[in-house]
Amino acid sequence: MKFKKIAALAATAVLTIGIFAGCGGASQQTSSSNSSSKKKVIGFAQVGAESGWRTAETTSIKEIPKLDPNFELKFSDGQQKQENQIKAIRSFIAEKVDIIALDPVVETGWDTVLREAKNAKIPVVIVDRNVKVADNSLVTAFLGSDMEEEGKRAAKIVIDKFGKDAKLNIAELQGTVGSTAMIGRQKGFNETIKDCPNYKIIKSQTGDFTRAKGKEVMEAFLKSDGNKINVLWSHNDDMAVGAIQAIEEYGKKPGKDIFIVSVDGIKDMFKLMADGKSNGIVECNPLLGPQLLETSKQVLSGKLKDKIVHTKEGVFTQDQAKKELPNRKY
Ligand code: GYE
Repeated sequence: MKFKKIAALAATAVLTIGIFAGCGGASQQTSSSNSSSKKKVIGFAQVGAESGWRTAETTSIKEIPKLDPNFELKFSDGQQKQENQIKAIRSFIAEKVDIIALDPVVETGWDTVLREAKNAKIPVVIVDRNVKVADNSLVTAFLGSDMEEEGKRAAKIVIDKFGKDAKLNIAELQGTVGSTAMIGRQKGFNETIKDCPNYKIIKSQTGDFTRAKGKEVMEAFLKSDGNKINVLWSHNDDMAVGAIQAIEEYGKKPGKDIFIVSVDGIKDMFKLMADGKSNGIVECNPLLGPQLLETSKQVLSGKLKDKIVHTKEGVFTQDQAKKELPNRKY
């Protein structure tokens, strides 16, 4: 057991990108008819409510008007569907909000609607997951975690436990296909285990970041290869919570017979880890409300510069779970 205790690793959440072409500096305007005495309106197009992480992010962002009464928040739940999010953005444009905040379910397919926002002179701040657009001026700012780094950290937990030369069969529960969280975490993990010649990913399927699908997919993994799997690598906690149930129902001991690593750091996962049923958590901070508020203020005052915002995120192993549990805020 030579877990490294690495609480509070500095992580990066990147806040980037430029100012709208033609909208820079103090002269920046939005199309809103709000006078400066009126509240500034942020329209937030959320992914859905698929996980504990997501619920915590929603709560944090909905607190913006409490943090600053000069701001109002319009909220839309996309129910994990891009088409719903696109509709929400179009409504926000029609309502002439001051800022559109988008947490995109997937990375591609946003060019048209973001151009509509730009034409309406409404700045767009991308939150959490990122977008891939041909024209970067469609995005005013991005704030979120470094998902690739999270995948690397997850792999390091496994390597710290077993060593590079171990022979391991890994089952992977992927997040929503095409999302930054899934793409980045998978890439970071796979790149890190390249140095481990006998680590094999023998199962890999999406559980769409939900408990129910995580359980269902893990059941299928166990049915076909139950006796081979040594490690479960889950792109989020909720799928791992579902998988732990599946492992127990199958008659194996999660955290002992199968070593488990996941990303997020929700309380439920910490509880399971404190009970010995999981082995490692890579933290991903969902409490993005204050950062979104700060970025929105900068954008509206025309003072946004290219920036990197560091969010404190940690890595936790089983021996730290009990001690950390009371500190968890989500
Ligand atoms: O890890 C997962 C959620 O985009 C970082 O989405 C987010 C991920 C998070 O459903 O639980």
